[in-house]
Amino acid sequence: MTLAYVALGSNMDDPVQQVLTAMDALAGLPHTRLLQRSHLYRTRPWGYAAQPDFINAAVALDTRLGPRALLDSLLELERRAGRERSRANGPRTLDLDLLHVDGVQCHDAHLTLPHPRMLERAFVLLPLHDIAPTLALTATRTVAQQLASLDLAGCERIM
Ligand code: PH2
Ligand code: MG
Ligand code: MG
Repeated sequence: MTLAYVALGSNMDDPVQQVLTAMDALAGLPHTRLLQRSHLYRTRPWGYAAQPDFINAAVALDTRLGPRALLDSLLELERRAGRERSRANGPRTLDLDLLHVDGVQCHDAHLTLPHPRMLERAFVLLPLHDIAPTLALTATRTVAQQLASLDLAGCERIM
């Protein structure tokens, strides 16, 4: 079994419910146990401002699925939530990003691990901090240390 961290985000069609439903769906994946759920946060949109606030969260999974199979499962859950890919960083019913898989580094056309853009994103690291504050993001920085360098304005815990 391997520990994996997944970020959840939604800003369409009842985002809180989208995230809670997705957490349950992740708990129900084959060969997978959901170990921890973060709090839920309302966060200001990053990257493309003219869209509703997001709800963001993170979970820890213990899984026998390999990284590619896990990624495929995440994409399938996004698809089931009605995800349409209209524009980069635009509104979405459900975004499930694979952040980290213990012991795995991966750079291919479909998957990059650890997730290359999480270091700068409070909406990712704030929920991840709830469940993995001591996780090493780089050779020298834990989630807690990296989060301390970010601006948390626009992030509010709601659940
Ligand atoms: N996801 C994005 C782009 N911008 N902003 C917030 N606050 N939360 C997100 O999850 C998010 C975003 C692309 O995946
Ligand atoms: Mg994504
Ligand atoms: Mg994303």
